Amino acid sequence: MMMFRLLCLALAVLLAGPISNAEAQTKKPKPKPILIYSPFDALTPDEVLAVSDRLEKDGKADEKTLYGVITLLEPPKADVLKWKPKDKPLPRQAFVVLRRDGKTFEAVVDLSQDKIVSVAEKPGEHPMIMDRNWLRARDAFMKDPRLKTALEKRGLKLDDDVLCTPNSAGAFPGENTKGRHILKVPCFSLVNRLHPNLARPIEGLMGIVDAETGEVLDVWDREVVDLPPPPEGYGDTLPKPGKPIAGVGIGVQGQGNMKLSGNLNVDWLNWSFHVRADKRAGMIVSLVRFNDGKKLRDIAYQMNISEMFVPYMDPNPTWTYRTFMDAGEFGLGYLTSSLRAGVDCPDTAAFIDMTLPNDIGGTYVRERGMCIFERPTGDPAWRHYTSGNKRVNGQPQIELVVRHIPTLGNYDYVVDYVFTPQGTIKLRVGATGFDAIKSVASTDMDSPSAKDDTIHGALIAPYTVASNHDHYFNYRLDLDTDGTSNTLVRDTFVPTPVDNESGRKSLWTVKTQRFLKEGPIVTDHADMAGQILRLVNPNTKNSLKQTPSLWLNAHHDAQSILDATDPPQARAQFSANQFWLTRFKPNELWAAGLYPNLSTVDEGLPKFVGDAENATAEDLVIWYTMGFRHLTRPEDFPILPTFWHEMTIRPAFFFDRDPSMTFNLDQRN
Ligand SMILES: [Cu+2]
Repeated sequence: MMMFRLLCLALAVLLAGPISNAEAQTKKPKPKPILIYSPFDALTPDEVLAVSDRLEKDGKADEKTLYGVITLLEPPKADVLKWKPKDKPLPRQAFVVLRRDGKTFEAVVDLSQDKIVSVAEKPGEHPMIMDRNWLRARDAFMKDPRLKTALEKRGLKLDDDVLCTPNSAGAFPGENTKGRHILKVPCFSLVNRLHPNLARPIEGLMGIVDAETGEVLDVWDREVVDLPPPPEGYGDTLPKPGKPIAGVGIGVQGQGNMKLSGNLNVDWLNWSFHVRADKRAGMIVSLVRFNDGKKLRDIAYQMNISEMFVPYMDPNPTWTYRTFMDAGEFGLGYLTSSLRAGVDCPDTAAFIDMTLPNDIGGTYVRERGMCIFERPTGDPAWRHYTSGNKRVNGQPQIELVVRHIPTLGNYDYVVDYVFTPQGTIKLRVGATGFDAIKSVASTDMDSPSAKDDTIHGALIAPYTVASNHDHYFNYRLDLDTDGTSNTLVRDTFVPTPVDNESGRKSLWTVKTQRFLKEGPIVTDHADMAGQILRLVNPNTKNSLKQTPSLWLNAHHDAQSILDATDPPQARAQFSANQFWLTRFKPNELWAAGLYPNLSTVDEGLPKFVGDAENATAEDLVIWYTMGFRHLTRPEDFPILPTFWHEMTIRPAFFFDRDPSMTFNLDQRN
């Protein structure tokens, strides 16, 4: 039995599908001494093991229990803000979601006292999708005789031609799967058994499987579409590199000014922050502060991706469910891939192993899961040409990048937090990997079926349509502008007449309004003059006696335009607004709620703002959704060139002057 299990796990690694990170799981920790403690350090392997041991000893878990979550339960914010590095460590607690005998439980375990603080059943809630369930669903479907029949109808044999990879299922009315831990399973014809990929989808075929019992609830065997020929360069066979070009290198800058300590504190120029790996969020960046030369200024208590939503726009019933919420369903940390020096990050970057909890109460290590590096951008930090002496004065720009890359099935997302000497933080996501594709009969747009084949996507290669879709990344931004007493304001620009002898007739003036309550920030798209959102601290002043703020410089991102009653949209209502504003609450962490897997409504942001609490001079959290429409195109084939989106958090009236002037950024001087 054990051999069989190991074989299954080895196979899972070989046949990488939407879950590509199935691990040989063990509870045995590999302890690493943590020399410098921070209240935000992720649970150590010993701590994770202590949690599962305590739950088992007290009869709240057993060897069959699966753990969807074992994570740090952060100490109260007030305690963390008071804590200084010389102080003794704050009490350590863990938050746990476990699945036992078909029921979901939440538990809090106090690690400092080795005792369970609470355990509560959460009826009807499903934890995140775990390896063991994913493998059970895949194996059950691949053994089902109905699959064999459906494949034979398409001229395929299960044994050597086919890979089935379960997806999160979503929740739709009339599915009669209540209480079931279901996954929906599409299949692919393997291009090359040693290099499996998703290049040849088998259309019209899908399994619906209870991933806990292994029961195949239904097999959909609908339209038969001929498979496309194996596409050159799509998948792990990779396109052949083109002609060499001369003299371009990346990453010659070295680690330069960055200092890493503990698990993991980062200091770079005037910045200091903490970063930790998280199964669900990927990376969590905390305690972001900037030294202005006189004192350490609070900028963000915490920043992380809180949820994703990727709805496809294809009405075929084997496609409509593809409305993925990968952070809450699988986990961006769980699906983080190891980084390759010289491609993913400069050779000289610091590569950090990520320790993450597994499904069985232990941990595993994602080697080189995160990288941190300093780089010259090739742009001027500032410059000015003086005609008098014909000289360009200026400084080159440099920045610090903190990066990880979750691989969510066909997509890879390069997730960056970028810090600049000017006090700016950029949140960036670069989407790459493969478009999700359908097999079609059309070879080009003159084919008789081309018009019908391309209503919901583009022909990106012969026989291959990539369905249109959206990508949404919701960030939970617990920003603290110089402390926790903050108000969100909106600057709008009002055309104003000029009534004097100058001859000028109009200009604009600024009107600043406060947001008084929690809620979605509704953008007026008719306001062509634009608007600026700033998080102000009304109680402090810079030396010019201005109230400091952080300017949320978002671009014209997409927001979801799906019908609010469409089942996937009802689960991901956060995506209907670019910004939401809430008061800080320690248990309000995820934009679509704690349990988005198989959920029917968004238990996150809409619920958090339901009581519309006062939001002036309070501890506030900004929720920002970076969204983009992906209108697919042949240039996405064979591999999507990294498609970047970003937003910027800029200080405004925060410093007394440009804080980068403290440094000479020009290495040649
Ligand atoms: Cu896309």
